[in-house]
Amino acid sequence: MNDLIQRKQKIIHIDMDCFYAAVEIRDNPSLANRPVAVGGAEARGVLCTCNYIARRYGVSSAMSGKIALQKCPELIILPVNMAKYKEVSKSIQQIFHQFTPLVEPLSLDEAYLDVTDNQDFSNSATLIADEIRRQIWQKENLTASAGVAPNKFLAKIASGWNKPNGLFVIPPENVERFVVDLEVNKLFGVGRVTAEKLHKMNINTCNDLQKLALSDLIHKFGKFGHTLYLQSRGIDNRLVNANRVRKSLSVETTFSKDTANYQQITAELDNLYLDLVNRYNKIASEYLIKGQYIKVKYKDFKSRTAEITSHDLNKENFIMLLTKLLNYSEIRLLGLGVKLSSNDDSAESELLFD
Ligand code: TTP
Ligand code: MG
Repeated sequence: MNDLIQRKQKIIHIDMDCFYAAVEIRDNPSLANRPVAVGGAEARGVLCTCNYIARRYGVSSAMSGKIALQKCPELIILPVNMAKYKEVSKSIQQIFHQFTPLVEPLSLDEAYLDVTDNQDFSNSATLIADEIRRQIWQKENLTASAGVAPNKFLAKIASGWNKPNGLFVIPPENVERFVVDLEVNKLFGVGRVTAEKLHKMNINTCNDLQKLALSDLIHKFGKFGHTLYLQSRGIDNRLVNANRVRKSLSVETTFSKDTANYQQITAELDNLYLDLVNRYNKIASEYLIKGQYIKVKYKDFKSRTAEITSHDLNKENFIMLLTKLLNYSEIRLLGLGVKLSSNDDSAESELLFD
């Protein structure tokens, strides 16, 4: 299909509110009006998440417990109870599947649903999203936020628009108006590095982005330039993938100028490493690490990767792999990744041998 035309679809993105913290507060209501976080309280421990009261103090996911307590001395930090969150996750997945078989979970608390062909509620995705939120509340006593839009990237933005316990709808006829003022760092695939690069080019909103020719964007961002071109116009033709199993997770950056400077490259490795840790933390309960790899693209566009077996995310491994790939030629791109295996694989094989 012509990818400049949005395929006709109705997508709902559901995201539970402050998920781990909300489950803990539900199970101990005396915590309801206090700042609560879940994660490591020890000196080097990192928070998984916190409730919205704690967020007012500047506490956030991936922050060290120590810094969080400096910002909010009354913060209650509870240990992680993954088995419980997984159970709730299963239960909300069951609700999703009542409305469509096309459910793509992104993490324990988040999923895309394609309800294009659901005839319930006069085929209104908005009413379906409301009903899903109602059922989650009724069954689990937890709030979820939902976004409804003609595609995945807009639905995901929409679910965050009225968080917590909110619903936001971007009907097809509002897409053009909605994206004009949308900040580029909200776009799918635009992380810290790309956002900085765009800001340096004086591009802050999709409106700014729309002024660039496709050829310019491809020149500056490679293949991703095409995605940027489409997203800035509110178009995203990715399908909801109900059978998705992650095999790997990676982050990468293209240097604004090719470089052979070791310090510059390792500084970027540090940044990418932090990004990767954050991304992995969100899915850590579902996937185990079985290897780490690094990718380098040289000035002449040739790529090489180096890999090591590993069961955790270890920065020294990446630095060691980097030294294997660096020669004296300049590089244009650096990527870090982990190879994953599903956490349930072992459980399944145990069952098979029972
Ligand atoms: P999120 O949906 O990103 O966050 P949240 O549900 O806590 O809050 P929000 O209301 O903004 O959606 O992540 C879901 C869960 O994943 C979160 O409750 C805890 C876990 N998580 C981590 O363990 N580490 C992280 O860095 C992040 C972002 C999340
Ligand atoms: Mg959430």
